[in-house]
Amino acid sequence: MLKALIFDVDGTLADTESTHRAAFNATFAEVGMDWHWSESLYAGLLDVAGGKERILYYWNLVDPLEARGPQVRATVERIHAIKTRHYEALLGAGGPPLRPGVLRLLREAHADGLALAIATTTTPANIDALLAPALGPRWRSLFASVCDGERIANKKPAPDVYLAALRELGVEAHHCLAFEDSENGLRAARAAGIATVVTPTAYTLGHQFGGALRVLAHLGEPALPLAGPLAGSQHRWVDLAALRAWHRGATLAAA
Ligand code: XBP
Ligand code: MG
Repeated sequence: MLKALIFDVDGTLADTESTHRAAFNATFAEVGMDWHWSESLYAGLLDVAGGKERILYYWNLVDPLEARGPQVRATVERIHAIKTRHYEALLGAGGPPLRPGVLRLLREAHADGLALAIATTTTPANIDALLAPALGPRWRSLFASVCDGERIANKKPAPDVYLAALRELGVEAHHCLAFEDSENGLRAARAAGIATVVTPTAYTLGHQFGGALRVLAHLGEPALPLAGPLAGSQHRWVDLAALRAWHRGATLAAA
């Protein structure tokens, strides 16, 4: 029986990585670093989950000697705090909308008594900066659990954040579905034993999604139906009936 839906944030609830990229570049300019992450470079850097880890990874690429300096960790923390400020400011000025079908599905699921959770690599500040404008200031009451990147030791593709969500929900993995946009995210959810629906973005279209329950352009809306028919659904958008049918199929296949 399907009891809970667990959502990734960046790329899944909203297509936010271009805004993250702009925040990183604004930060590098503010602190006087001659770094600039192009779209194509950033697409590759997204293989490294976590903004702090991404900064350190890139630093090791461009200046491995300096990247081993004694102050590097403190500098990365300082840079990332500035980046988070820029990201919040960019979202405050009007960030990307929730992706098609996300708000509809959150509302449907919550009304139907399914538990909702978030399992993300990003920070609590970034989650609030995205969801408060989209879902209102009381957005947190919609979710039974919000597990973010600051609460876990190992970020995606490690399963830590999904295992934390399962613990907090008090639900077993086989009673849940996860929603992700990236290969790292899919691997994390699958490693936690959770069947996963993937809705890639332009940044992650080329990723490998083997083991996904479904790979869809987005979750669809009546006003923005998916191009083709959806197995298990009489509609061309993902609703609870489709999710329950897919979840039943996944459960039977695992038996
Ligand atoms: C995607 C990430 C995050 C963001 C940047 O998170 O890997 O690191 O790219 O946010 P999700 P931070 O798991 O939601 O897809 O700079 O706060 O890490
Ligand atoms: Mg993501």
